[in-house]
Amino acid sequence: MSTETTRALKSGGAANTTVDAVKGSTSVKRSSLKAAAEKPTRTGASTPDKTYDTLIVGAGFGGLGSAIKLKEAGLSNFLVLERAADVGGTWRDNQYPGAACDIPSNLYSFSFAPNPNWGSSYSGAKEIMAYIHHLVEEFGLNRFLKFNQNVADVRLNDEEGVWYVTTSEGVIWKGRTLVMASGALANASFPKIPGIETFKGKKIHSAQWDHNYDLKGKRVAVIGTGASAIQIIPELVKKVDKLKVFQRTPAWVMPRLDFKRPEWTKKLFAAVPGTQMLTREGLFWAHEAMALALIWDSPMRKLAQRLSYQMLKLQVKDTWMRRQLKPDFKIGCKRVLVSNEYYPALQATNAELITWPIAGICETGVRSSDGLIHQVDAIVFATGFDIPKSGTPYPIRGVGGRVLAQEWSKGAQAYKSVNISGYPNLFMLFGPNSGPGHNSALVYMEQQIGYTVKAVQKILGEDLKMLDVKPEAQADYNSSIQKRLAKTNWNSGCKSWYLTEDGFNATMYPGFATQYAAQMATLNVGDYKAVKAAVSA
Ligand code: N01
Repeated sequence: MSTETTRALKSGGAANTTVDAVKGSTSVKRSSLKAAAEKPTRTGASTPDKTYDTLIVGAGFGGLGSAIKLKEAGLSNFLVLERAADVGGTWRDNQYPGAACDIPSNLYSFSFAPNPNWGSSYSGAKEIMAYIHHLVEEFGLNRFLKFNQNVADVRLNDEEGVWYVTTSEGVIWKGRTLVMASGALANASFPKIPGIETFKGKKIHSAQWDHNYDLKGKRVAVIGTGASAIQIIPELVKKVDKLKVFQRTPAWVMPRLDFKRPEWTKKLFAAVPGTQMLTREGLFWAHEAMALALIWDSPMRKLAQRLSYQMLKLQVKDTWMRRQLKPDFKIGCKRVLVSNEYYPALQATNAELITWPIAGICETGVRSSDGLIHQVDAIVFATGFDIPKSGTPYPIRGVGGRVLAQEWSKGAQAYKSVNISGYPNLFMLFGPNSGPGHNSALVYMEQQIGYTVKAVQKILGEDLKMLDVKPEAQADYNSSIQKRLAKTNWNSGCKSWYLTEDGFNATMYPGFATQYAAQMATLNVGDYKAVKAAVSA
């Protein structure tokens, strides 16, 4: 055992309590999830006895999907560590008014767990959360979930070939393989605006909505006009007295074909599941075609841009306002927004679009650079997330104590987005260059999960101590990805959360979902170094 690992173990919490989390029945109901979560198991300074075959960090779609697929593969010695008191990840956190998915529900759900009863073509956060809770019940995941486990440190003991995962409470969990499913959009980010701390009114972040604070009749500022803001603004404008929207960069907006699903379609999907599969296929290919418009500069890109501008012209009659809302970058460069209600909401009598840059925040409101102070009771920060593009959300140490954040200081890299050389037996969901700009994130996620399960089966089946991707395989993969990215709209000059400050794109996958699926279909064993576990005497 390395000295660092020993030190980590010594820094553990209260002694002599059990680490064996996988107790209890498969039929625990959701109410008991929360109860269990309130009593985190603590382990002490001594090495815990149990080593899981797999530890999964995060109980959002990625963590739960991995658990389902491991279980289906006949593996049950695994545990899902979740920092909060409930499952759901980003959908648990993002409960702002109007929160919904901008990908149709029949595609934004697992292909292996279709829901015939989606209430509308695009579902809201509440319905998506209900689906996630249903997954837990349906696939008997309760006994694998461990709540209030805020992972703070992850390190490999390379003598043992075991990952040690330490929580902020000092609880230590051990796993032969590790699935990082903690999500890229997990940490809400308040912008660094001068004076933000001086504001005396209410500050609300879109990803940490305070439902106890009543915005009815209040003067409210919204900072940001991204995917979250354009869902929040149409809801707020209905209830607040005055809404001031601070836009830094206008986005391309597309219409949303949203409708309430007729009852007969639900019955049909339930009775003839093939019809739902066909619908999903249709949606998948329609979104695949969008890649031609959103990823690359093509005639389709120009067409999409024209369509978006037509919508702006139709919905916004005032030419000055239209000019303020017209983006000056290629469509697809930043995330395309989907809404029929956003532009009308901005033109409501109680709404105002402010395009002067924000100079600061003071006790009473937001100061714009034209010298005005916009006095408000509350500020909604729809300003996005802290994206660990070059760092990691917590320290991750691999072979010989190497530190991933240091290796990624100039931009994150992985092999096929899931494996990182020097960090054997570790699998990242939504790792570097796995993001889609045109299709459902869950389509990509299913591929990552399938790949991970194949590799975990190999490690356990062949009793490998380590399965580590070769550095040259990772380098080749990345040089090809970066070459392809250079030709995409994302790298065409706008600023977005996809890029680092230096313009390095460690976020998006430069291709069709079908290409991504093809690369994930095979575990190329030749690209990995496999180390057998020592045979015990
Ligand atoms: O965050 P964002 P988001 N002063 O980073 C502005 C997913 N999502 O929460 O464009 C002034 O996109 C910033 O301005 P600019 C989805 O993947 C999915 O909206 O940088 N403004 C921008 O307008 C999405 O991409 C759904 O110039 C400041 C906004 O804040 C991701 O989440 C729904 C500022 C931030 O936009 C993030 O979306 C919602 C400052 N200092 C979200 N700092 C689905 O439907 C930032 N801004 C699936």
